[in-house]
Amino acid sequence: MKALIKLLVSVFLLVDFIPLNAEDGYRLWLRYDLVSNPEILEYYRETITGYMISDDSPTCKVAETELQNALTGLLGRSLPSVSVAGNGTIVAGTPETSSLIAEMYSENKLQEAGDEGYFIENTRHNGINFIVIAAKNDIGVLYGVFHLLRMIQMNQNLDNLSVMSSTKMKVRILNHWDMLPMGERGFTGNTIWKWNELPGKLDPRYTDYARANASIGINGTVLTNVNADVRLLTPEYMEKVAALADVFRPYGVRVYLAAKVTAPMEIGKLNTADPLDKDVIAWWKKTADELYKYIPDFGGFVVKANSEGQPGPLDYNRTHADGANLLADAVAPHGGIIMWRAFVYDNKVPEDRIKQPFNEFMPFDGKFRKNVILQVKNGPLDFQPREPFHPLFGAMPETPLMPEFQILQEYFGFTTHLTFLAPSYEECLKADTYCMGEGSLVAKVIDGTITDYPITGMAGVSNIGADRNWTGHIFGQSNWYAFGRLAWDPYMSSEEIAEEWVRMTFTNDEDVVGRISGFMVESREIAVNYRTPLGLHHIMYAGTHYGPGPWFDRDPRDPRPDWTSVYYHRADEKGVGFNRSSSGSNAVAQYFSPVRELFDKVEICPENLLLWFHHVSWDHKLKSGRTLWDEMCLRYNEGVEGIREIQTEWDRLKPFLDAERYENVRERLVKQVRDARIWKDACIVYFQTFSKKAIPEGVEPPEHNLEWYKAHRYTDIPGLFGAP
Ligand code: GCW
Repeated sequence: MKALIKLLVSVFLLVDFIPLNAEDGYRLWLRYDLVSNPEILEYYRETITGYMISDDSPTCKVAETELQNALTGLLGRSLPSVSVAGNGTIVAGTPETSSLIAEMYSENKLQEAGDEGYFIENTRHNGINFIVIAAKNDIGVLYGVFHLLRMIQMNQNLDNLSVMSSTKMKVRILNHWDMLPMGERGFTGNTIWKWNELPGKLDPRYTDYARANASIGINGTVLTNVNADVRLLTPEYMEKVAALADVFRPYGVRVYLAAKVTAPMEIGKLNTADPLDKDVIAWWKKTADELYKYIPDFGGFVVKANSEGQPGPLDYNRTHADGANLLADAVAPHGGIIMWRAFVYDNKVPEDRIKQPFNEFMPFDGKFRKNVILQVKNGPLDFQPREPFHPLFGAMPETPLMPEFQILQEYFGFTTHLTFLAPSYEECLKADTYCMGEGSLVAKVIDGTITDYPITGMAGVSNIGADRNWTGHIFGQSNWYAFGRLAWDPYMSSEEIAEEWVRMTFTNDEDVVGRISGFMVESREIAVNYRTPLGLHHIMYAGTHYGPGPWFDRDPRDPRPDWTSVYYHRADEKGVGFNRSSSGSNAVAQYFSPVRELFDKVEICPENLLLWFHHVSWDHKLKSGRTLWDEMCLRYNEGVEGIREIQTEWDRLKPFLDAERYENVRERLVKQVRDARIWKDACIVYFQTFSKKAIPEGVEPPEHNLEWYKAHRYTDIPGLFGAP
C-alpha cells in the first residue's frame, strides 16, 4: 500500500513537469490550469469555498466571471456563488455593492488605497472567516480579483493576507503603432483591429485584450499610430472606435486617439491649422464634442508634432504649448487629456540631435494647460538598446511628464529575438536625476512623489499584433506584462516581474522558474552586447532597424546625417564615439550636477555609456585593464556567447515545457543566435577598418568580410516587409 501511495505521489509530482495541453500562447499569463501540486491544490480547496460578489455593475460582473472561470480551472471544481458569506467565502466589492464591505471598511480606510486600489485581507466577521477584496470603486474590485488569482496561480499561501495595493500613476496606457492595415513598418506584424469588420462585428479577442490589460492594471489605449491617420476623426471611424470602447469599458480601459495637427485642413477643409486661428479652435472643439457623443469617457489625444515630417504648431510660428493647449481646451470640458510627445527633431540637422527635445521643451515649463502631459521617451534619442535617461526628467517641475517605453522591439529584433525589457525600463525608472538632490529617481519625478504633477502616467508602445499568441514571440508577452506591472508600481524589480510571469505563463516548478527568469533578466544586457556595447548607438541597418549597418552613411534616399550610423559612432583612426562632453556637443550640460560631471569626465563616465558621451581612443584603457578595442570585441563576443547559452538552456528545458510554446521559442532562438553573430562580426570587421588592430584572443573570428555583411539581406524575419 505504502509503495502504491508513493507511486501515486510521484506520478502526481511528475504531472508538475509534464505539459498537459498543447498551448498556442493565446491565454497569455491568464492560464488558470489546475493547480498541479496536490497538497497545494488541497489547501486551496479547503481555504476557498465560494464567492460573493454583486454583479450590479458591468465591472463587477466581469470580475465575477473572471473569478468563477479562474477558480473552476485552478481548483478543478466550480465554486458556488453564495448570498450569505460562510467560512472560506471570497467577499469582493465596494461599500455600494456589498453591505458586508460597507460594514467593515470606512470610506477613509478605502481611500488609503486610492481610486483604483484595493485591499485583500483575511477577515473574521461575526464569527466567520473569509477573504475580502475591498475597494472604493468597481475597478479596484476587478484589480483585486486579478491580484488574488495571481497569488493562486503562483501557489502562494493565503493565510495571513494583508495586501493594500495602490498606484500613483493615473494613466497607464498602451500606444499601438498600428496603421489601419498593419503595425508601423511591420514591427509587430498586422494590426489587431479589424477596422473593416467594425462596428458590427466584434472579435472576441477584443474582450480578451481588455481582460489581459486589466489584469496588469493598464487603463488606457491609443488604438493607432502617432503618425496619425485623420480618418479616425471622421464619424465613420468614431463609430468603430466607440464599438471598441464599449467592449473595453467594463475592464477599465479607456480609448484615446492619435491626432494630427492638420486634421482641420484635411477633414475640415480649412486653409490653415494655425493653433491660434479661431476657425481651427472651433473645429477642434466641434470634433471633440462629437467624439464625446460617441464615446462619453473618451480619454483624449496623443500628438506627434513637428517630428519626422509630421506637421505641428512650429509650421505656423507657434509653440508646442500653443499646439497642445488648443487641443487641451477642446477636450477639457469632457475631462480629456492631451499627451504631447517630446520626441521632436526638425529637418534642420542640429549639431547633436539628442539635445533638441530638451532645448525645445524646457523653456515652456509651466506654459501648458493642466490637462496636458508631455510624453518623453526613456532616453534622449530613440529607444536604443541602451541610452542614458532623458534629461527632461526632473527638468520640468511645472509640467507633468510621462515616460514612453517601447514594448515592441524595434531595435531588439522585432518578434524574432528573445529580450526581456523590464531591465531597461527599470534602468530608466531607477536612474537618479538629482533634480532635488540625491534620490530624485525618475520614478519619483513621474509618479508625483517629488513633484506636484496633477496628471501622472506611463506609456508603452505596444507589441501586440494579429498573431494568435498576440506578440509573435512567446517572450514578447513578458514585455507587455512587465510594462503593465511597472506602470502600476514603478519600483518593482525586473527579477520579481520575471518570476511572476514565468510562474503564470509556464510553471511553478522552482528550478524551472529560476532558470527561465534568470536568463530573462540577463537577456537585455546580452542584446546590448551583441548590438551596441559600451554606449554605441544607432548603428542599425537603416530603414529596417533589424540588422547591423554601422557603415551606413548619407545616400540620396536618406539625406539626413542624423539618420545615418556614422553620424552617431564617429569612428576614425584615432577612436570611436560621440563627444557630448563639455569639449564636444555639451549634451551633458542638460543633466543636473553631479550626473553632468559623471557623464562629462571620461575617467568616471559609466563604461556602459562611454561611447554615448565620449570619443575615445582605440587604446584607451578600461577598468578591466584592456584597451577599448579589445574590450569592444570581447563584449560583442560575450553577447553572442550569452545568447548561445540561453539557447542551450532552452533546449535543456524542453522536457518541462509544452511542445508548441517550446518550439515557438526554439525556432526563433536559432535565428537570434545567427543574427547576434552577424551583428558582432559585422561591427567588428567594420570598426577594424578604423582601429587597424588585431582581433583579441578569446573572440571567435568573424565568419565573413565586410562586403559580405554589407550585402547581406534577411529573408526569414516576420515584419521585414519589403526590406532590402
Ligand atoms: O522609433 C522611431 C521609429 C518611427 C516612429 C518614431 C516615433 C512612429 O523609427 O517609426 O514613428 O520613432 O516614435 O515617433
